[in-house]
Amino acid sequence: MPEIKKVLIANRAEIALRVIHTCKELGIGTVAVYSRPDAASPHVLHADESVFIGEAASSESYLVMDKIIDAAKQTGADAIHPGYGFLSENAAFAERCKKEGIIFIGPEPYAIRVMGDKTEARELVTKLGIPTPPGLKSELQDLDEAARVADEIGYPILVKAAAGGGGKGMRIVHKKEEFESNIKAAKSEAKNAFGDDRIYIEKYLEEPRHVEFQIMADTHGNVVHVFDRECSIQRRHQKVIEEAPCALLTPELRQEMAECAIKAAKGCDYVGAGTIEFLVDKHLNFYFLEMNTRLQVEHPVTEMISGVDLVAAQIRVAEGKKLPFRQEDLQMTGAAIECRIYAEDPSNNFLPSTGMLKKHRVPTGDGVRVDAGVEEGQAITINYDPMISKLTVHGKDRDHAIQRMLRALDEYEIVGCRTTIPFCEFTLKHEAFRTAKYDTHFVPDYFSPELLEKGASDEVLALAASLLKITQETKPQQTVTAAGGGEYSEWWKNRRN
Ligand code: MV4
Repeated sequence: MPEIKKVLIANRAEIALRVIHTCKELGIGTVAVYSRPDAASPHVLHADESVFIGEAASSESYLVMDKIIDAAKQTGADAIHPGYGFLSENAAFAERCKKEGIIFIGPEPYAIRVMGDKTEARELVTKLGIPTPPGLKSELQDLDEAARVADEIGYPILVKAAAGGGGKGMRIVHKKEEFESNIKAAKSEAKNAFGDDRIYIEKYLEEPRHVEFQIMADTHGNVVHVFDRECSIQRRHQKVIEEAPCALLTPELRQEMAECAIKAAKGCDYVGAGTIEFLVDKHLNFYFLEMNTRLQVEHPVTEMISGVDLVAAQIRVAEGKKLPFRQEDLQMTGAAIECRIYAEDPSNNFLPSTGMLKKHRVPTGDGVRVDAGVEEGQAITINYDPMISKLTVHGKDRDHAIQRMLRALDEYEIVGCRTTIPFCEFTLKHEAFRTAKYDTHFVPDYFSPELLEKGASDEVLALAASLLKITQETKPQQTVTAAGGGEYSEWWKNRRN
C-alpha cells in the first residue's frame, strides 16, 4: 500500500476541520470541497486546496459521487476521508473509490453493506453468539408467523425498517389488536422513506441505556476496542450529550461487551474506526443494536479518555499499516463529556434558530476542547445540520468533568442565534444525570422549557456584575480550610493518571 500524501475531505464544517487538523500534524496535504454557501467556511480556508462542487443542496454537492471523485483526480488526492453523514456509509461510494484507485478512509464496501442492512447485521451477529433483543431472526416474511412470535416474546413490540437505523422508520406496537395494522403502516412508511419495505420485529425494551463501543481494526487482522461511550441523552434520535466511559459498566461487563464488539467487527472483516451500539436494560442485560461503519460525531470523548487520535489511526490503517497500539497499551484516564451546541431554541421546541453569529467566544482552559465548524461573522443557515460546535471536556473523574463542563458552558458566549447551551446546563445540573441514573427517555421524562434558567439581558448582567463586586468587596475575608477530611485528596490533580 502506498503512503497517503494528500487527503480530500468529502465533508464540511467541524468534522472536515477535525480531519484537516490531523492531516496537517501528519504532514499530509488537504483538499476541501465546498458548496456555494460554504465558499468562505473555515474548512475551506484551512485546507491547502479547495474545489467547488455545486449548489447548497447536498444532493447537488456533498452527496454527488462524480463531483467528489473528479475533485480528487483534479487535485491528485490519493485518499478520501468521508467524515460522518453524507457519503460516509455509502457502500457504492467506497466501491467507486476503489475502482478509481483512490483510498477510501474507512472499511471495505462489504462491511458497510452488511452493517447498513439492519436485518443482515442482526443475522450476522446472532450467528457469532452476540445477544440481540428477542424477536424475529431475520426480516418479516409471513404475517401470521410474525404475530405468533410477537405473542411469544410479548408486547410491546418494536417494528423496525431493515434499511433504517438511527430511529428512522420505527413503530411501537402495544397490543395484539394493533399488530397487523402497524406492520402494514410500517411497511409503507419504509417503502416511502428508503425505497425498501423490508421490516423486522423486536421486543421493545422499555428503559434502555444507549452504550456503544469504539473499535479500531487494521488490515492485518488486529482489532482493538477504545472503550465505551454512553449516549442516552437524545432528543428525537438526535444525540445531545455523550460521555466516556459509560458510568454504568463494571469492569467485567465492559470486558464482556467489548469482546462482543470485537467479535462483530471481526465477523464483517472490519477495517478502520467503527462503533458497535448496544442497549443495556435495568438488569444490565445488553443487546446489539447496530454497527456504525464510520467515525462518529462523539469520537472526541473517546480521544480524551484514551489519548488516541482516531483520525490518525484511520489514516495509518488505510495505508495498510499495522495499528500502532495493542489492547494492553490502551488505558482509560478520567472521564469526558461532550455537549453538542446546536443553533436551536430549547425554550421553543428546539426550533432551528438561524442568523448571523455576531459573537462566538469559545471556552478555553485545561481539559476543554471545542470542535467548531463555524466562525464569528458567519451565518447559520438551514441548508445543513444546525450544529455550531461540540464542546468536550475531560476531568479526573465524572464529577470533575461535570463541574468543568458547567464552567465551560458558562464561559461560552454566542450572540446571534438561540442555542442548546441552556438545555445542556439543565441536564448537567439534573440529579438523574449527576447520579448517572438516566436512560434514553431522559428528555421526555424530565425536560420542559419552563425549567430552563431565564437568560438575562446584557444590562441585567452588567448590573449583577457590579452588585457582586460590591458585596465581595464588603464581605469579610474567607478562611481557607484544608481540602478533604484529613485524607490526602489529590484536589490538585487535573487528571487521574
Ligand atoms: C430499540 C429500543 C427499544 N427496544 N430497540 C433507536 C435508534 C435505533 N438505533 C434503535 N433505537 C431503539 N431501538 C428495541 N428492541 C429503543 C430505541 C430507542 C433509542 C435507542 C437509543 C437511544 C435513544 C433511543 C430513543 C428511543 C428509542
